[in-house]
Amino acid sequence: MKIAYLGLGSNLGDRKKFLQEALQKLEGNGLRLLKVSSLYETEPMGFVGQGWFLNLCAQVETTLFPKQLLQRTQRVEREMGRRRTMKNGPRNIDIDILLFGNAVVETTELRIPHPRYRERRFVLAPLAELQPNLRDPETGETILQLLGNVPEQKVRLAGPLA
Ligand code: PH2
Ligand code: MG
Ligand code: MG
Repeated sequence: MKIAYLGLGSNLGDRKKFLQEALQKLEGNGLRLLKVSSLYETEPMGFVGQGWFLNLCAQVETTLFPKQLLQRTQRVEREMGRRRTMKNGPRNIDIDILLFGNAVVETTELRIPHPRYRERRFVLAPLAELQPNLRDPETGETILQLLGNVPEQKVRLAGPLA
């Protein structure tokens, strides 16, 4: 069993419903949800001409290998009708693998830790809620330390998912 952390986001349609649906679809067959953070309403990063996101993080327990976990997240995105159009553009659902135990993975299709999570308050804020003292396997910093150094981004707590 490994513990992994996922980051989920949506900025199209019924954002909260898409997040709920994605969590449901992820579960089963070697993957169990342990903890889900609160919802965060977050200013878009990257391409700014789009609506605000709802983001959350989930702690999961899994027997899957990293590549299988990626296939699972991509299958759920596909089942939910995600269209890959513009990089960093609007999407009804996005599921990213942030951390996978202490693994460091670098293949052409998958990098763990997620290569940009350290610069993203919309990831670090919900992640800090789940596990503030968790250490980044590459830098050794805790999530709280990373959060203390992240650039300003408007991120508001938006209550529980359920
Ligand atoms: N995801 C991106 C790009 N920008 N901004 C926010 N606030 N939340 C996201 O989930 C997000 C983003 C690429 O996946
Ligand atoms: Mg993403
Ligand atoms: Mg993604």
